[in-house]
Amino acid sequence: MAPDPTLVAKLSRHDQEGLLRWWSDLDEPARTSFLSQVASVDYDRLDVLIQSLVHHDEPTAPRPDQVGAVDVYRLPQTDGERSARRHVADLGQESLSRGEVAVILVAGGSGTRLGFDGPKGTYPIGPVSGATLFQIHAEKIVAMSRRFGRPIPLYVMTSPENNDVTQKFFDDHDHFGLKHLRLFVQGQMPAVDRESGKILLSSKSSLALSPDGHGGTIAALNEPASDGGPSCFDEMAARGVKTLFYFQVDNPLVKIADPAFLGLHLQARAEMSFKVIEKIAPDEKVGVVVTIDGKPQVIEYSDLPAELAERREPDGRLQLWAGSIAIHLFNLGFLRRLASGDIRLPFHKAVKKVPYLGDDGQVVAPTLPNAVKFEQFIFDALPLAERWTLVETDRANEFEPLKNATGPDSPATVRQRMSDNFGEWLETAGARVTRRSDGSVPFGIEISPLYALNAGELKGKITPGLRVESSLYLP
Ligand code: UD2
Repeated sequence: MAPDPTLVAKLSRHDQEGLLRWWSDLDEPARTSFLSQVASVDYDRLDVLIQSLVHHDEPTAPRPDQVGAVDVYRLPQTDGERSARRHVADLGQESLSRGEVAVILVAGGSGTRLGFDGPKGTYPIGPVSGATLFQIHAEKIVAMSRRFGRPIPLYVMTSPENNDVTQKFFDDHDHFGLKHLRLFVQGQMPAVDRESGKILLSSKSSLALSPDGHGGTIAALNEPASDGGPSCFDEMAARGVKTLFYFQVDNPLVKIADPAFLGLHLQARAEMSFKVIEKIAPDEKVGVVVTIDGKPQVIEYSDLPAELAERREPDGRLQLWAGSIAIHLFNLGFLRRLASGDIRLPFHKAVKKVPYLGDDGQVVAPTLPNAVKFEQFIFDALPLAERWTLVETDRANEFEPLKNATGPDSPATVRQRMSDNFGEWLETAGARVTRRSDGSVPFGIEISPLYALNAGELKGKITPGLRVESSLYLP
């Protein structure tokens, strides 16, 4: 079989005809699967990206004078503010009770920095039980569903590489008691040579593809199911879902479907909302929410010029302090509009080491970054929203991500933070917990979300005066 002449002409128009150079070495099944891969690439879009991000490397950073701070609902400080926050949480609770909320968990990343062999969600992070990230997240959703008397559906975004193993993991654990779980697979983009812009091959019959970033969530939710069934969006709409709670797999502290956050989002009739924390250092690895020419936008940490990162208020605090921890709420209609409209999220480039097929037909493992990958970021939806809310949360209680094998954001720091926080819940509920002189807890403490979702729920479940002097797990 010869390749389709229209496709050959298209490749040559886009300067990518080299993709077919091993054609005569391939057997028929390999040719068929390779052709469908090659034909699925949007070459017009790729050309634009190669021109702007590979050949010209257009600067992405705004001019410093365009950038300013954003308005954020700060943490409540007074009794009045706390009571107003409780009041607005009623709106969120009512919406949960009406079954209008679905949860999106993005877990398509490759987790390279953690160096763990398997999807990051299957990492055993519980400080005592060794519960995995997926278990902890799923049990929070089960507990919230029970609390509000309506099942909260969970949609997990995977990548083509980790979808099957993720599905098997959930199946092997009976979906951790979730009433509605659906995995959906994100799209991929070809990696290109950083000098020539040519698409790289990973073998004679496959392109070097990589996940298209968590911005790919929007398109992936809009895709029909692999068996031709309804897209996730259609399914959500049929269930009466109006708001999506979005979060990343790596943060076991996340307060899933937090009613107060939901309430603020609903009260403002926002299309997109963010939870933010006060950055502790200018170079902290979180995107920062700012205004650019008056419009809210996120600048990723790697794109934030030092001059801006270090700008301070007269009292010494960082001016651009609102660090995004990738916890969002979306109005379903807004995301559907983005999925079907002409305006697309921009692509960002990542220069990485990508193994590729060399001229001699052998795979080369580069020692230096040789390739450009293209990724969309979900937070780029913010400037496209007509209304939004930004809500500050408390870092210690809601953000400790698992990113690295050692050092900051590693299993050791995450488990310590979990134990410290659970220790605090126990103290609030009337227990006495042994602590080191620096205030940290010297052993593992863990409370399953099915036992209690917060200190308030723990009250009444433990004996007042309980002494916690060694490792404790409340399942
Ligand atoms: C992300 C944010 C950063 C900050 C930080 C908080 C970006 C670009 N930066 O940094 O601003 O909020 O998190 O922890 O997001 N994922 C997919 N598909 C992909 C790529 C990623 O599902 O193609 C998922 C991944 O599984 C993970 C999440 O997105 O759950 C974040 O990915 P990351 O670890 O690469 O992001 P990071 O730490 O650079």
